Amino acid sequence: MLEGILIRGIGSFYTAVTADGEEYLLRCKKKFRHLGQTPMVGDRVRFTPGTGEEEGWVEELLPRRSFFVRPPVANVETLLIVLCPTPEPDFLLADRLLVECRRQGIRSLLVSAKTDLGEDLPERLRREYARAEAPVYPVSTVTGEGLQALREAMGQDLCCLAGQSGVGKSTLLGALTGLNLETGEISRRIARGKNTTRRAELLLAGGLRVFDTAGFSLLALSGVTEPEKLREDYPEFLPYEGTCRFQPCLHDREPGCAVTRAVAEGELNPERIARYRQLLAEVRETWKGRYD
Ligand SMILES: Nc1nc2c(ncn2[C@@H]2O[C@H](COP(=O)(O)OP(=O)(O)OP(=O)(O)O)[C@@H](O)[C@H]2O)c(=O)[nH]1
Ligand SMILES: [Mg+2]
Ligand SMILES: [Zn+2]
Repeated sequence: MLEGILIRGIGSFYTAVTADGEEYLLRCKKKFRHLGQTPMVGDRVRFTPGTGEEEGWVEELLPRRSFFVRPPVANVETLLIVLCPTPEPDFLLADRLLVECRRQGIRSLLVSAKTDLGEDLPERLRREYARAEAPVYPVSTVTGEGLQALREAMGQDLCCLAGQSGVGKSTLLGALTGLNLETGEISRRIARGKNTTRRAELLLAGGLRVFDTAGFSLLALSGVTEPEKLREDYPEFLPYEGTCRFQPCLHDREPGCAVTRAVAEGELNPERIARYRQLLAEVRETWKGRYD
């Protein structure tokens, strides 16, 4: 039996690649469906290779270290959260993705794309996320700025790009890997709509290991969370934990809250904290309705 990573799945066929770079076409045994397991791109599997014309079989799914549902990808180690000047950056989406990464132990990088359209965004991201353990990488596929630095930061991790439609994920992926991928521009020309990237695939190219996925649609935080837990996903709160007047303090509107004071004194970024409170309200609603 061999071990590999699933890099592609089309219908009931999967492609696995082994450590030495060999690709194998595989099918999935029915037992997985009975077990309620669906192999995802990025899954580490044990398999029996095929013989000549015959495809091989996925025998076992190894435990996942992390996974996303939409897009369905497993074992992401580094998430590149892409924002750009146009379309208008969705900071709340970035915050949600950061929370998700913290929960799953995924490293996160903020990619400030399309710097050729304006230089303000990297600075704003650095300001808002200074204490969020998310370094900012300014890049432009037009000028080539920052591509090499980003490649180095990605290293050999299984990486995934996330962000709104149109922020330039596919274009960036093409520039990073040297592959010619479908982008919004091409799809408009052939009039097939703007959302071009449809199924997930793991690309091994340009010395990188990176998923090509359809637009990330993380509209709500996954799973039901206790409101008390959300603050644990904000590294900037750590120095203040235990110092608020009331315990536990959710750093919302409680009197004597050390986080509120830190914002007033310019230690914490007001926008980032305001969005935390917005997410907290959402988490509270979901928590209240958890038995519905
Ligand atoms: N000015 C500028 N435009 C860019 C840059 N990178 C990408 N674009 C343009 O942004 C548009 C969207 O790019 P895509 O790569 O298709 O965006 P995407 O994030 O993959 O979008 P979805 O697949 O819909 O999620 C295209 O028209 C690109 O040409 C850049 O660095 N600078
Ligand atoms: Mg795309
Ligand atoms: Zn507090």
